[in-house]
Amino acid sequence: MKTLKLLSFMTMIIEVHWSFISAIVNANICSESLSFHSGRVKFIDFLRTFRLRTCTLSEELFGFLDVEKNGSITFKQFLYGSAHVMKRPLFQQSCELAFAQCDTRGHNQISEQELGDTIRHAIPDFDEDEIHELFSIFDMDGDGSVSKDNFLCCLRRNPLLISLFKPCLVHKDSSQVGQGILEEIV
Ligand SMILES: [Ca+2]
Repeated sequence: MKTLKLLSFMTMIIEVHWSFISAIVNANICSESLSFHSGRVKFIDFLRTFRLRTCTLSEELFGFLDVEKNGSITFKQFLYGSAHVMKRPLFQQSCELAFAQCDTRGHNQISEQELGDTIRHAIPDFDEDEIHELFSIFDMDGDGSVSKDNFLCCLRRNPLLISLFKPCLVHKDSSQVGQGILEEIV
């Protein structure tokens, strides 16, 4: 009996570790665009990678990763931060809710205008060029609109970007699905 309990416990531990490793591997995909040549990435490079600008949200996001608060992050911190966000129980629901909030016309596709309107809740002075740059990250097949597949795939590769949708999730979701995950991020 004791052996069975021990086996069951060990299986659980292995499963937890395996799911965490899987999350890291998935989050790893976007790390190729972050330059970790020097072993650390500064805030300015982080902004460039995610097509963001200096604002409260991006500072909070970087601060979340920069655990020693020394103005730069390591590859490991980036991966663990991304994996941590993606492993949150409500991550998938938050992504789907964010898509629904962006898809204001109900076409099951998001236009650049719709993405821009939503993102400006988080970063009000984001200009057209910046919206275009960000849109190109989400439009993974480059056909000029963001399908639900594009959107969810992009957020699985770049889990930290879910924080861009925090305002629309918090304001419009009375079930607090979005807030539950996002308040841990930023
Ligand atoms: Ca597309």
